Amino acid sequence: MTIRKILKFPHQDLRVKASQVKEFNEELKVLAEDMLETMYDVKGIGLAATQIGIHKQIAVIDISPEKNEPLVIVNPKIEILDASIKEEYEEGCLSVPGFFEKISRPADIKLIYSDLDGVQKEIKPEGLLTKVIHHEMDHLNGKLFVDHISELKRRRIRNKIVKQK
Ligand code: GNR
Ligand code: NI
Repeated sequence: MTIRKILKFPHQDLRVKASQVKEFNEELKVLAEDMLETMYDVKGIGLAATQIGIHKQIAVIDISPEKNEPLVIVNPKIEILDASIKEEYEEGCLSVPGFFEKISRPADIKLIYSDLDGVQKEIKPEGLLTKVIHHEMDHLNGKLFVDHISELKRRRIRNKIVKQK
């Protein structure tokens, strides 16, 4: 297993839209293992392949306190069940280290995805899991949580991260 390097905002590769996974092979399983190891190493609760420069529709999530309930989602799709129900949550991102902003997202959703064997699954997520699913889906579409805040705030965050380096 290998810990991969996480790209930081404003890296342009974070803007690339991921392609659908077509082959559920050993390479995909190795990628998922590396992503889980990388996420646990930095104590994140989610990681999208985009963040390590791999432009495939796969993300890993683990919101459990014990860090022993990994969820691997391939080719995820969200169905918004009731668009009028939204919830705010203070989001952070491993690609935007040190910054947190309240983001409002649809809270009543269904997630359809494939597992690592290509078997289609459906879940009705609740609470924090819902937020992380939206956040990871954004990554796979080349979006970041800072795209949901004002241009002014986004530019300030970008300038601070660029200076840090
Ligand atoms: O570790 C993470 N914490 C987090 C907190 C609130 C909302 C979303 C997240 S996901 C983030 C890891 C990450 O950057 N995933 O892409
Ligand atoms: Ni993120």
